[in-house]
Amino acid sequence: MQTLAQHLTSQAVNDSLSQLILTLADTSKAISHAVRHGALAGVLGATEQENVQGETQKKLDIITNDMLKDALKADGTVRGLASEEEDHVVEVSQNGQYLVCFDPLDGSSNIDINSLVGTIFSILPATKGPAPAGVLTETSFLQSGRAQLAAGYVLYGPSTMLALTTGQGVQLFTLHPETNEFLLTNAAMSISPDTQEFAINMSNQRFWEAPMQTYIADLLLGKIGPREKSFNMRWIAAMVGDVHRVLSRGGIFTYPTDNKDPKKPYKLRLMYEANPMAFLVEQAGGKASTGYETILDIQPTHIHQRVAVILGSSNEVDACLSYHGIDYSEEPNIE
Ligand code: AFP
Repeated sequence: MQTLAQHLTSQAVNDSLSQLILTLADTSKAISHAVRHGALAGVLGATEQENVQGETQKKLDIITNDMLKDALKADGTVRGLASEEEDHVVEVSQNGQYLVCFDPLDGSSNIDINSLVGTIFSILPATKGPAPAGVLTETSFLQSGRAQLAAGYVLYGPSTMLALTTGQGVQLFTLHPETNEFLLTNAAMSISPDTQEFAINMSNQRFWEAPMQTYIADLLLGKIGPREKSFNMRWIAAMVGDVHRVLSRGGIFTYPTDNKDPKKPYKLRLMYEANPMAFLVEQAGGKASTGYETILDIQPTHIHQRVAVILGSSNEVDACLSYHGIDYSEEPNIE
């Protein structure tokens, strides 16, 4: 089996980007170690602090954020970083070529129940942002998801897995527990176009927009409804786990617009959740949309921006979008 380093060489990924991906992968090994030790290492539970989004930070949110920050500062290829747990972008090195956006521990509310969590990352070029050369500001990061050079996630589950794209498909690596090496275990992840599985937090049903209400109601009608087939539901409450399932066996995952809190109509963050996942999903043959716009085409306006997300099996995402008034007349095989 190929190691991650061998795989990056085989894909002709340039040396500095390979180095950065290996740094992220190595740090995730250390995070995996910390997560696995859980209560034994005293890392469970919340802190008294809140992040910029008003969410109480878990101890592991802060520990993993610091681990990634330290590793990226030592790497030498990174110009700046943005994290869910940092109020502002962080300048790293004047000579760095890359910007890294990350959620150090997605699904951290799962930590205390020993359920799935993961790290999500997105790598952008440092030179293409709209900010003037030589200056690193938030504006430098405001590039659409199409500009991503690489993206991935590490899932800390029964085994630790890394899903990666550098724009050449999606590869899945499994961390060997004895050698501590990421080994290639799936060279081409592919999302089946059709599915009978959906993932949504049903407790928000009454807050969704009408198109999503109708779409989910039709899924729930199963064989007797307009979709004429039964659907199963799953919800891990960590995007990283739900997207991993979609990449592994198809499905549709959505965190749609809702009006529970009119000041916060969307939940998931564009730069370090939706964009990297949309890049992976598209590279695996799936689709990712807000309901009205393709996620990778969104021009970001701020670093902690949130968006609605509908992603997964292409025909099912299209079906969902048709409820949102998107015309698929050029793609006639969509029911
Ligand atoms: P945290 O990273 O703050 O735990 O949030 C996880 C998340 O943003 C995303 O990974 C899940 O899909 C979603 O929240 C779960 O949301 P609910 O709390 O509505 O189930």
